[in-house]
Amino acid sequence: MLLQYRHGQDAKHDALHVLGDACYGTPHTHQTTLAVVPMACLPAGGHEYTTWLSTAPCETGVLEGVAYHYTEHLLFGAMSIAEHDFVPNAQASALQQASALAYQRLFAVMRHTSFNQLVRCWNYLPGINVDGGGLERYRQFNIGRQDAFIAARRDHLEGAPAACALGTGEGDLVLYFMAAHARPRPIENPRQVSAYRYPDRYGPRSPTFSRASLLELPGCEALFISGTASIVGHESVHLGDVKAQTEETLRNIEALIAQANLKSHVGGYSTQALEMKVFLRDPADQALVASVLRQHLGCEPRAFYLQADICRVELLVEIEAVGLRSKT
Ligand code: 3EB
Repeated sequence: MLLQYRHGQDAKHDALHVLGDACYGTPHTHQTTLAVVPMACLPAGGHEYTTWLSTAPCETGVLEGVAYHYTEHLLFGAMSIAEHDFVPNAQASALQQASALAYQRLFAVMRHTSFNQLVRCWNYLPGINVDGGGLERYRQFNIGRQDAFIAARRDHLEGAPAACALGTGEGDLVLYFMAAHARPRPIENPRQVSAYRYPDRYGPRSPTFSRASLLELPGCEALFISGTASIVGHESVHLGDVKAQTEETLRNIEALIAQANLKSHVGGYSTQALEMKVFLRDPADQALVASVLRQHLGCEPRAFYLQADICRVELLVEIEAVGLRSKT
């Protein structure tokens, strides 16, 4: 099976099957999309689709509000959860409960379909930096997410999936994910403390993700680079300087590429060939960040830009990426 990843206005393909897709912005009303993420595309607005295509046909299903597509080797699932359906109590805020439930449902789909390995999670929550009654909402999300991993006896330290967590302006909690039969190889960044080992000044529970994951499939290998920002060790660096933050982020991505090439059976990953999503806190930074990327790569980046809040208030930019290598 061959896996392809595209982004653009409409990435449908005659000869390939859609394993999964997500629309950033407002989708065409005539198009059914598994995940819709309410985020502004930069610089011009509109929408952008990301689409995972497969040479193998897909089966589909729905379980507990999670819609999913799968081939023999890979599953793509998506859900959205309304936080206002939850009643905060002394133990947990509504967002913490919604986050835990989202992951319980994700794990239910994995059990139901026997796709036992979680590879990559995309998390979108409204008001990520907002104080939710004494605790920042991102930190509440981290509690719910980690609780669900522990309750389901899933690896929440080494072996956690690659992930990103970004803030939207409004709407529901949106989560989409990929799972596989084969166990992905987790990759950490030697320049950074593993996120699952962050000290508790970043919140009562650490975020549950690996810096990247490497998945072998028949005929190809996929590298999922998690949301990556200007963090060295566990500290945010270059406060207030979006250019320096972008350069530091790119050094972190280079370090992950180097680790991936060491761990890969195929090798040959390069930053130039990555498909990137770039999240900017301030839309006004788009042109500058694009020029830093172009300068660093020495070519036109394969990237698109979105306005989003990043999970630490001082971070101005975050980049995630996908690399695909054919085995032949
Ligand atoms: C960081 O390195 C920046 O909570 O799933 C990046 C990727 C970040 C994933 C997550 C958070 C997450 O800590 C933030």
